Amino acid sequence: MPHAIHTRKLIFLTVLLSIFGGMFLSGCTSLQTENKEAEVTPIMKTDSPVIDISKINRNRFLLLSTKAFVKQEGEKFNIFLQGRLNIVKIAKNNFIQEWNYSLERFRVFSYPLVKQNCFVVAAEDSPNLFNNETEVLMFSLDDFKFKRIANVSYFVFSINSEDFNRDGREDLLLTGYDPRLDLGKITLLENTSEGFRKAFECAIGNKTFDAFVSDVNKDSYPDFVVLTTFSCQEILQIFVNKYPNFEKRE
Ligand SMILES: [Ca+2]
Ligand SMILES: [Ca+2]
Repeated sequence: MPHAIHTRKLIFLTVLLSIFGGMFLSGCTSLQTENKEAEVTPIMKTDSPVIDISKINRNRFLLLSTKAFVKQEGEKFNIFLQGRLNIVKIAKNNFIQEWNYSLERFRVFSYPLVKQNCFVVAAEDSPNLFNNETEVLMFSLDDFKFKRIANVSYFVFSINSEDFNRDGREDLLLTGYDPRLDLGKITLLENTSEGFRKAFECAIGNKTFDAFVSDVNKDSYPDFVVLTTFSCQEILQIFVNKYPNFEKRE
């Protein structure tokens, strides 16, 4: 399952990177495999490509999708993206839309982190007009109201959670990259009684796709490993927990 999730994230990343290079169509084409449509039984149709499905509970799912818009600006044609969030539930072999949400302007969402009563997602400008505006939003799964819990200045792909300082509150680990500086970025948001605050932030490689949390050195404090790229080479980098710092292990 983690491998499947990782593969989906890399596909999403490939699409985004293709847009940066003006190769959106060729990027999508390269992802196509043999046409096996005849063997597939569709259970639901959407008006924009779904790039992630997260299970909320037994019969409810959170879908992340992205719609593309082509805009002419002078001689140039630019592609902009707009993200959608949908919650659907299965009832009598049908999918029923329970809730949907999109933001104004060309804005997209990171991969969501689904918890028991809420989900967390980063909302940011479409890569073609990234303006340094990324908000981390926490949505209640009871009434779907959201609150802004943090801001960062880079493009977030993934959100993970763990209690890194072992104070009983789950903290958040964001991974992504800064498209203007071509730098991978990592941020740890500490969950305090007054809300989330940045406890640790660092730059690594050119892009940072995802992280997974594990107690690598068995000292009972959670460490994390990130998948990042240096000049097109993928590497795994371990960060050992020396809270509030994290030391890179070579
Ligand atoms: Ca904590
Ligand atoms: Ca540890």
